[in-house]
Amino acid sequence: MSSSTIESILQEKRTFPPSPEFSQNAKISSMEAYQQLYDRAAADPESFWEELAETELHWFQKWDTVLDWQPPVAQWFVGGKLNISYNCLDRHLTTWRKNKAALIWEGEPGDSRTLTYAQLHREVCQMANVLKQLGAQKGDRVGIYMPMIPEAAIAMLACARIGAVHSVVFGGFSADALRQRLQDGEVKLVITADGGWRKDNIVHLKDEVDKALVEGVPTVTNVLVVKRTGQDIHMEAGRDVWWHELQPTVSADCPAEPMDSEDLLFILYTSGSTGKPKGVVHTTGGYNLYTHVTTQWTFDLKDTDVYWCTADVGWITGHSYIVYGPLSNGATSLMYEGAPRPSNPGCFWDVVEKYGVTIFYTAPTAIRAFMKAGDQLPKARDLSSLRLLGTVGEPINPEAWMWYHQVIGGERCPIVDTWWQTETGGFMITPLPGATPTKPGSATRPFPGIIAEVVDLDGNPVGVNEGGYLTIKYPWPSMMRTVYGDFDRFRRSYWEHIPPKDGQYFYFAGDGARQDEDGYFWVMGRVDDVISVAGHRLGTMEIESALVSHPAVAEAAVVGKPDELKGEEVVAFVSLEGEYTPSEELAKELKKHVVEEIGAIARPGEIRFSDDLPKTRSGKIMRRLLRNLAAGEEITGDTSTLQDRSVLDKLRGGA
Ligand code: 7RM
Repeated sequence: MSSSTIESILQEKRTFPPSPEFSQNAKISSMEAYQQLYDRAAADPESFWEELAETELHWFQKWDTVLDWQPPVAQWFVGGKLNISYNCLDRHLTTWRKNKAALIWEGEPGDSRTLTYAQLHREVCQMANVLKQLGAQKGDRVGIYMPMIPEAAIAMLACARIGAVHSVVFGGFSADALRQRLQDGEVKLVITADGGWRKDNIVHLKDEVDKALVEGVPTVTNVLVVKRTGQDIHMEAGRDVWWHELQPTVSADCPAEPMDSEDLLFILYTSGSTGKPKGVVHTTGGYNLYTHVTTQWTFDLKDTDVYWCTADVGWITGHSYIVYGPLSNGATSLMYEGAPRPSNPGCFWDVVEKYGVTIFYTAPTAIRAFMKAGDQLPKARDLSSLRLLGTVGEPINPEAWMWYHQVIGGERCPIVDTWWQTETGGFMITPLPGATPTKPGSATRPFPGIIAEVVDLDGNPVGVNEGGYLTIKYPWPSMMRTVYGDFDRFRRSYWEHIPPKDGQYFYFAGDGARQDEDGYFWVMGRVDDVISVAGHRLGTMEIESALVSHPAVAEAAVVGKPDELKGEEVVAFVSLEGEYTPSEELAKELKKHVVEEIGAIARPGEIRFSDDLPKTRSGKIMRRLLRNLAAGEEITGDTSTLQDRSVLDKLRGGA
């Protein structure tokens, strides 16, 4: 084992094949069928994607070249013209889907709305016309800072319709974070709401926009405001306009602008551990095709499905798998404004029951929170409509996977554990539910057309079950094209970590992984988080999984703390299940448990109990901050993406 790779210490052996009933009805119904698709795509990716582009999407004009690959720059369907809003809306209007529910929306206070494809098309056209009236033109950037209401999706589709580039900023970000992103994108218009509902409180979105703009974003000329909560807000004369006042004054007809396949569709900011957030750029044709096909195959979409992805539209998951992928397929996509909250911790299961949700897609952090809240909540609801479950965002520990499988899925629903990133636009490694036998904690096999490989720092493949760097070796349609305004940063961040070798480029965006004897991928976490104990490089995921498999542990985050002898020592931050309390004995027991599960090498030197762990607003544990705490240092680097600042104070105080 070379020092540049990562050791794998936990082995999970359980396997769950799809049921015969599920496979029989699935579009891709066996591993042979998957393998055939995979082999065909690997042998000739261009004809594979070309055929799908021809059959699955509407084009105003056909492309001249399928792929122009000048590493690290890929252009897909060069010369082709299309509009993703047309593919998501107009083309369904000439079919029976015209009156099918496109969006089902449930507000946190219990209000709800359903928009058919015809109704959604109408509203999108109206908003597009309003944007035009406010001076937005093709190529202009439009900021979207919204709660989870239908108008968030409408705003995105309206931008796409006229060729404006949207930059959605998650509604939970502060005025500072918003300003930084609006400035970087030289945004011309902002679409927002007076406020939104989140965990029994009103979020003051418009106030934050005002604060962001008062410090000056000179490029912003207008703010379009959707009335959601009805709270009092300031409307700046000459700048701010109400959507409900303009909507009735414009035409409900707005032809979709034919866009070049490589025209920018959107910018979405992602924060690394250092430096300012990166504006990840996605373009039109490749993104539309890839999110369309991955939604259809990975969720085995049927016209009868009620599909619910619990992400926020402020994240890539919301872009690709609430809005564009599902609507391009003519699916029914459910949007929920709320989050589990003290007044209704079981609200997700209420929504599943109320709408007969068939496909449910959420994050491990949410699953662990559901586990902690107790089985009685899901058990009090009828979840029998569910037929497929999904997870995304972090490695899922086998314990949480099993709970999801048993308590939510009733042991009948396959689970698709989808590994991908803001940068990849769509699923890279994922089961196909009618085909792939799943293993708890593994994202299984690459999607057809994706050439993934685990390599060492020199780009050499590592052995079976050996940990290394997860790379993609061939371009795919929805890959990011650049960092907005900083091509050099794009090259440095993703293409130089593993240097190109004999003309082979390696896309690397930061995760460690191993591949088992069946070719399954096991993502071990971010390599920035790797802990080095006495020369052994350990991923965080496996030690955390071992901790969470103890009945007392709800959630765990492990980090390395500098140690003179061993290089680093494992420090575990642990939150407990309700009925347990912190004690010396429990700490000892947990250390022993880790040793039993994976060996002495992973034995935590220290266990710190905490009610909460610091997380990003999309629910990922921020181990960087815990590293600072474990080492007794000041917190360094950006903390603006932190979900709840008080968690840090509690951790400091409680240490
Ligand atoms: C979709 C999204 C990307 C990072 C990625 C991983 C981690 C996401 C999984 C996962 C293990 C998964 N985009 N990650 N999904 N790790 N298994 N199924 O989350 O840009 O916000 O984050 O998230 O580290 O690099 S993202």
